[in-house]
Amino acid sequence: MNTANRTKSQQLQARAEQFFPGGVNSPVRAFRSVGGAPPFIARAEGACLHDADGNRYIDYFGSWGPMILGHAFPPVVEAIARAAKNSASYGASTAAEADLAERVTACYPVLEKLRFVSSGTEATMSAIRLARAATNRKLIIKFEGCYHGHADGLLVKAGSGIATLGIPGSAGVPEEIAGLTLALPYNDVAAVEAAFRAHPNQIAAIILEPVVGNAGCILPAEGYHAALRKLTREHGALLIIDEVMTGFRVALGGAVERFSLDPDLVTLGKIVGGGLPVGVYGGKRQFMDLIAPLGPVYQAGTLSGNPLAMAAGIATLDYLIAHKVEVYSKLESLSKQLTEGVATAAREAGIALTTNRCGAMWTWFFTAGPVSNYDQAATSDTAAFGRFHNHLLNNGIWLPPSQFEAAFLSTAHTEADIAQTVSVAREAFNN
Ligand code: KE4
Repeated sequence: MNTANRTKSQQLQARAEQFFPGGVNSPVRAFRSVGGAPPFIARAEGACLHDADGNRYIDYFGSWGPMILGHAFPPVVEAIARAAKNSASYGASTAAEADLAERVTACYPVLEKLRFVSSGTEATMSAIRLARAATNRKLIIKFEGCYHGHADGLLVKAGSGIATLGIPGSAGVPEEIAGLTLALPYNDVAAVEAAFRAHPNQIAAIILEPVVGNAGCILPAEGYHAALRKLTREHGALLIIDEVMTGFRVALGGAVERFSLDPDLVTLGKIVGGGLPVGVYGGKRQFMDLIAPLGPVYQAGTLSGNPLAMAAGIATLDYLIAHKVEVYSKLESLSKQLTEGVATAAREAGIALTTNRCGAMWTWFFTAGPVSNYDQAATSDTAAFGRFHNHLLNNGIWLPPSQFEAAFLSTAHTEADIAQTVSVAREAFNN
């Protein structure tokens, strides 16, 4: 299925560039690292996207994670429509907020209390502020290649679009703020021990992608999580597990369930809103009760707990909870089938490819590997990835447009989608 004719999308891109920097409202969408003009989406359903030129694509980025049940999942669409009839927003409390909180805490019992916000960035920014208040300390440890949204202090050696664009951080972040963030190599316990030794009683928290998605997918080394938990306890720092991407993705209870983690705070986003804007931060009551109006840590949001977003999140989590075994076994088997099929095709074609996968999130790195930190991910041949991405896109398969992003699939994907994708990937490797 040749999808190379994208004339209408090119016209829409030219129009968009009159309004938006790069013609986009988020940098990774601009296809800067893979080249070419991005298709413009007209509609989507199930596992498929349809662009303005009528081309159909199998979707492997799923709005960067949220669409775990596929596009236009009927219970979610109906829930949003029902809620919209009663107005889109009130700026006052509704039962739906606690209704969604009940679902979230059923999946995340570690959340003794939580707060809804409107994005993952708001969630991580608020969790960092809370950790600094709870410890009366200023420094934060994050890891190279990890991305936690675009709050100033978290753009230091970040992943996702920062890595994709090959920039060390962001202009406009004063060194007084960037200097409060220690960016260390992922999977390197000794580096964290050294940081605590060098900055005694100054580190408020570690914020961690428990499975990295924003450098491409990188798995935690055996014992890594436990080592960070032990060090944070020993040094009086909080452990913030950022599950904006992994939450409800690598298991119903995310990495906390999959790896039996014991965080002080957790951040969530993406899937929890079913495609609408929802972020969550929460954790131990002793910390969350520091949040206004109970305590001195201020955080607020006009659209926090928005009724349409709550409705979409409730419908999504209701389905995931009711069909947990079926959903996660299907996601695991389809992802395994796909990644192994493509890896075999690469091996047979003599292409150096490293596959990192955790459940239904993965990355094919164009390097011999292994890839267990950002420096190793950065050895990937991004030009080869760009050619691979373009070949697949021109044949109806849409991967995330960056070597430094994770791919995802949904419960709407089928064995036929997987077979087609492996076949097109084999063509690409043998071109
Ligand atoms: P948002 O502010 O984009 O909702 O969430 C920020 C965030 C926080 N933490 C993690 C682990 C994340 O992956 C993200 C956002 N992920 C990127 C994709 N890698 C969002 C896509 C984009 O920036 O356009």
